[in-house]
Amino acid sequence: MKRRKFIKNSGALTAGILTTPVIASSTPKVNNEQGPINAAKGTIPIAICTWDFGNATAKAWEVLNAGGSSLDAVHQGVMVEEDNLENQTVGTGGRPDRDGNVTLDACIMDKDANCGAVLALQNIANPISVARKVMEETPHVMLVGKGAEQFAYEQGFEKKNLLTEKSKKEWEEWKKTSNYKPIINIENHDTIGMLAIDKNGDISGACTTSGMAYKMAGRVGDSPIIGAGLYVDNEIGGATATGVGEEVVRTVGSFLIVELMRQGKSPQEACEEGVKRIIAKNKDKQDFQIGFIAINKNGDTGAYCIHPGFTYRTYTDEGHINNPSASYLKS
Ligand code: SD4
Repeated sequence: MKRRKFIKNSGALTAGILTTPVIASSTPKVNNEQGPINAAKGTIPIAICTWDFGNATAKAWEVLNAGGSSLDAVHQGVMVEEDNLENQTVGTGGRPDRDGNVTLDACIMDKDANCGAVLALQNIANPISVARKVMEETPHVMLVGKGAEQFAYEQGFEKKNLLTEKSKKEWEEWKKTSNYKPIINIENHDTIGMLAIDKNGDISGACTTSGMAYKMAGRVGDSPIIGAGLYVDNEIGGATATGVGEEVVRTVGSFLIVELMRQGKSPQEACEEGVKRIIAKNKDKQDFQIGFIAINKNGDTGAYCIHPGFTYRTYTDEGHINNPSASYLKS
């Protein structure tokens, strides 16, 4: 298949099951109410994430509430989903590429614009922890493939088989047809991107995914790319993305949203503009989903997506809420 054609089709990659984690009963102040669309006013500290990953925001909140840093909060928060075997789009249990290999992408960024990323990492359960090590222990920002894996072993990470029986079975089924059909919102778009502000007012972000199910070997999307899947500027705010990574990369979506906030837009307005830039580049084709979330220095939040159905979690002193995101298309 020609590259352009594959990328076009990859917007229509076939289905998975969107996992909706249950909130742990021991979590303080959990609120399963639906918030209003575009819950905008925030407080500090705050943790937010893409989709309904309430266990992840609960973990991040625990760190923030105890006075921990936003960096530790996002790191520990997204790890919850990396370790969640039921989540087939992040970490262990993630769906493999076409050849049956689970390859993971992750990045992390702190208040001083330090960042680290791993791309197409295999056999390591927590790519976000390796990304943090890249940030803290090397002079580099990104490590890819075998080099990233080697680095992880040197840092003491253990080799692990990431392909669960469930994901393996589904992949074997998929191979019978290798058929790509879009199913909006359950087409593998439950990457976790998380943003947090700690009690000091400092912002950090993290993003982690197994990427598109049944992707070409070596394919990397937006999630580990600083500026595309995640961007943080401690003076302004942060943004992160979920959905068809190729489209987010084309507009450097998360960086764009932070820059729009720098120009005075609210997180909500900035997310809307981010989605509209993607729409403008896809006038004839809107059969894919993108969701952005953003936060500014005050803890105000925003979210926007192409198709209805995207939600995001917010955790503040005022509660723990799954917020439906407004969408460009209405149905
Ligand atoms: C990617 N943005 O690799 C990711 C896809 C996604 O859950 O959101 N997966 O393009």
